[in-house]
Amino acid sequence: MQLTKNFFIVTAAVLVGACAQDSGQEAQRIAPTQTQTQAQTSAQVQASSIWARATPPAAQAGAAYLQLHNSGAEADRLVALEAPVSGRVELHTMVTRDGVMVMRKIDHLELPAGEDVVMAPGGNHIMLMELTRPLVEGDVFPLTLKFEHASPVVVSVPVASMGAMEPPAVDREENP
Ligand SMILES: [Cu+2]
Repeated sequence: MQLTKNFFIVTAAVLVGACAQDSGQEAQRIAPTQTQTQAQTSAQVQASSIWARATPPAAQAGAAYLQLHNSGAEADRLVALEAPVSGRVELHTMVTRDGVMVMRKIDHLELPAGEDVVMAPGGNHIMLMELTRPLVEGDVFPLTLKFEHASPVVVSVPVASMGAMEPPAVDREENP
């Protein structure tokens, strides 16, 4: 009995250590919601480099950015987003029309297996429409990401300054 008890304690200690290390490296990654079932555990998407830009007081919309990594064995898609600061969250891409870069709504974002997909100023981004309040620098708000296969992920979005172009730590290895 004593041996079993000791083994349990060691196991618990290892698990706690692993969690602490993990959260240190990827602070914004949040555990899947409780609705996750065994059938969905093979599909996993992690979010990092999450941030949003502060908005002027009267702004109707704001932008948020993040990086997604699909660690599952099969392709997935980001298909919906929700945030309490926004009446409607859209996915946008940038296209050139008559020589001018304009935003265009897209209904999903492809997440190839094993790859990183980056949203950043000038490219794909999350558009927070119908803001319920201005996004103020230093604020943090929750954002729910919904995927075609992976379980929903809730992330915390820190708000950077209005002129910010990138999050504090930039991962450049993904941009062609
Ligand atoms: Cu947009």
